[in-house]
Amino acid sequence: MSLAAGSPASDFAWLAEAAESVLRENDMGDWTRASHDLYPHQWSWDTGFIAIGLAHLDVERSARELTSLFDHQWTTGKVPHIVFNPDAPPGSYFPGAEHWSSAGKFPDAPPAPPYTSALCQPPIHAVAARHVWEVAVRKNKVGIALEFLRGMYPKLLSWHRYLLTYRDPEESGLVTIYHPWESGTDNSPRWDDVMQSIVVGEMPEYVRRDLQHVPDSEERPTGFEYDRYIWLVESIKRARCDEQRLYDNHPFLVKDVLASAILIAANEALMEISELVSAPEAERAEIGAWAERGRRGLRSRWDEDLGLTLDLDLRSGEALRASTIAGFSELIAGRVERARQLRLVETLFSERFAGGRLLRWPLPPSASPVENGFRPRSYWRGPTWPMIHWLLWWSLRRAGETRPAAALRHAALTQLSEEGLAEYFEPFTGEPLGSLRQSWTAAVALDWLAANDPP
Ligand code: 9WN
Repeated sequence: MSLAAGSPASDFAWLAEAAESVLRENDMGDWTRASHDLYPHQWSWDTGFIAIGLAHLDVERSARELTSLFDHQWTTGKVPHIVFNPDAPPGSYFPGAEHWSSAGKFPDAPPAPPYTSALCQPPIHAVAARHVWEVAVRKNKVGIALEFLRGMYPKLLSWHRYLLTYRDPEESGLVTIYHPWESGTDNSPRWDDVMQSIVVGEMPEYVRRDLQHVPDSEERPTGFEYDRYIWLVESIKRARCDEQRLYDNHPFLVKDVLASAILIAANEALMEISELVSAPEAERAEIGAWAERGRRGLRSRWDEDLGLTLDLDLRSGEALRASTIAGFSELIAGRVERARQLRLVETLFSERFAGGRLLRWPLPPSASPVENGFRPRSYWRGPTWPMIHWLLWWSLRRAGETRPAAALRHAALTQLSEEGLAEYFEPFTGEPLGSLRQSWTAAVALDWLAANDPP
């Protein structure tokens, strides 16, 4: 593992070892659990970030990280948000396999066991697959990587097609989600207005498991939020996951700008993959059109007052006005118009986000401290998340913003080297929170350590 130029090796040297040890501890053979205690299963977007880091350790293993997830793709093309580990201790995670499987067989689900959830998460996978390829090329493993891409390409294509059809019947370019868990930013203030409007009906009693692993309930979503999470799962189960029925009746129907932005970046990656595997011209044209449609959709969600891109509640027709990291979606999608890019970079490093004077490190909190729903210890309501920093760093670099990117990476590595490889961190004190040995945090640390930013 080569350490980065511009980051004194002595500062971060131990981090590579610590990150490898987290990934080793969570390695389940062909896949990696998100963490050993709180999350003993395979999560969809975690898998993408994990593959990005693992590529530096072992290209073949990192390729298997992605292929193992796609082995559980639904017939519609959907990639499930969780593949449940049949060997996890019973009752270690809620809602687990038994909860989802109690709906009986979903018509589009793959053969079980293992069971999967019926939700999905942001589609970072094509970005990860291209990254595996790039690292493989540097390591002279072109043959293996090409074989991997040939296997992955049709699966990625059908995953993206699922999102652009079932999840975008309006052809808006924006992805509809049915549950905050599908956003991956579960209790973000992004969803507060919609969650407030949801009336919970009759449902079986349930026992939360997360609070057994994280006893400080302030760090996790509230009971109010959890009731609604489980009620939404109930509604999806009752609809047997029939997307038309969900569109007609489900109470959480939202256009998610972050998932949409990641899909645009993933379509750009898929375009490159399609060329590498010599895919038919018609498919390449389709992918290009998806990316364009996505960019148009995202541009339409810009809010000039906040200087951020906003989600849309399809039920009320209202924009969800929250200042969170999802507001930087156009930066993540890439190829943003110059003036917009400058404005976004300025906002990102302003007092509202990474430039806050009281922050322990200049890293953007998940929600802005000026936001009403901001809570510094509560999950997606304010703590800093390393994989989000990775996403922003990667986006800044791709946009040619090399100095801000290097500054972000340096602050992120400093945070991890001082406080460890936790799931998330209190932004003012830097206290590590949630799971303390989180796989995707370890993985992005490895990728940062292998990167070459200017000093
Ligand atoms: C629900 C695994 C996942 C991440 C999500 C994060 C958290 C699950 C939970 O953990 O969500 O999917 O139980 O809280 O919000 O982004 O993929 O790391």
